[in-house]
Amino acid sequence: MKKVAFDKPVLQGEITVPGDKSISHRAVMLGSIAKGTTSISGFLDGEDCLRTIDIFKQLGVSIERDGTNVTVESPGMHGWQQPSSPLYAGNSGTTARLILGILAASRVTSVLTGDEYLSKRPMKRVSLPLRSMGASITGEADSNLLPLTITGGPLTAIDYDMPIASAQVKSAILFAGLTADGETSVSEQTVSRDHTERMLAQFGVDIQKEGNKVRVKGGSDLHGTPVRVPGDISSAAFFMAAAAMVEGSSVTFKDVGLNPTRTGILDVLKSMGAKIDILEKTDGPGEPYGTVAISHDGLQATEISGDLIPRLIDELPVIALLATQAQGVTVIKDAAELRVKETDRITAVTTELKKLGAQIEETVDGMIIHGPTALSGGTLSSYGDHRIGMMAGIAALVASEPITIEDPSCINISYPTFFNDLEKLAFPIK
Ligand code: SPQ
Repeated sequence: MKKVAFDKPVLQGEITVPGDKSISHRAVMLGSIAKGTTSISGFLDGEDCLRTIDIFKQLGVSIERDGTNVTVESPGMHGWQQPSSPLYAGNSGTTARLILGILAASRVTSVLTGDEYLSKRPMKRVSLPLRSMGASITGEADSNLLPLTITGGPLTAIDYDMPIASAQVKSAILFAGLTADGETSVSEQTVSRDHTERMLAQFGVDIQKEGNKVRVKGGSDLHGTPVRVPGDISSAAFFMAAAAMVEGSSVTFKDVGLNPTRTGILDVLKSMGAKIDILEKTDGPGEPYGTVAISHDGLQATEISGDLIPRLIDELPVIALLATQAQGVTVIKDAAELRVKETDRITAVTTELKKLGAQIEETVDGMIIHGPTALSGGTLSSYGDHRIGMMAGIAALVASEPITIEDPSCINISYPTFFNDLEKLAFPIK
């Protein structure tokens, strides 16, 4: 349990949020597939990314971590050793789904497991296309649920049209395509985050992009390289939304990732009325990042749907909270994917915000929120989901009474210093 309480707070100051979770995972994965040394700076030392490190250590890759600096030294994926026990992905969907593609392409046989939440999340979206490449993946419910047994071996390239927008599915197929016979292509109807494509190019892979289609040739050699991980915009989003929500607030975010496939939160905050200034922007190599200042300047309702959804999918819980404080009716649709995250985030967000008095309705693929509504305090469940736990912490900024968060430790998955940063930016604390 964690009690969070403020007395009419404002948020002021500057913050550098921890490294991007999606990019940290991929840096360790590609550093382990590649031959040679990969030095990673700005690595996220959250629990999900540590699970990814542990798995590659079990496969015989040497990985040394000194805080946010990580050095990966690998013999290349064909030099990996047979793991002596199951590979545990913990709570991390990214670890499990991306590693399925990598293990299918390797020469080892392994069993992949996860915690109680991950064991309920669908894996068929990845295992089916991988099986059509010739991968051997077996497990319960037609290889939909962990634990799964993967026997790496020769693969054949495919052209895959993705039925859902998912960077995890796209990445798993591209990773498998690295060793497949022929050229693998993945087409998306709506563009999802493109960190894998950018990083493959950094590791020397000839990866081609044409509209919404990405192609990779089998047999590419990857070479270790330095990777700089920018701050995670999905972590910053909690304080970005808070700065937009609380009157008198103004916060500057330094070294935050500004990849256009992830910046939907900035578009939404702007459309809701927040003042946003990009003070500095660097375009790579690899990932764009920069300094962004966000201030409260009124708050109106908005509609969020279509192509915007994959660009802010993980931000929707805190955006729903923000909408409770905006003038008018906010509609979120085309977001059914929220139902298969760490928890069903549509049900979790509506249930918990209703406990505070919010006027919020659940729809099949989103939420409808009427605002502004005064929020009370109370005890909120995190459902073991870091993004729901952090949404509850941010709600305390506008709630009239303290908020107690059940099972707050799940926040360590992506943002171990969340409560310190909240107390640093927002004052006075009750
Ligand atoms: O790793 P996990 O648990 O799936 O992480 C989440 C999150 O909120 O941190 C989703 F629950 O982010 C996913 C994101 O929703 C991370 C991700 C990636 O790194 O490729 C892609 C998105 O998932 P998907 O299913 O749309 O590909």
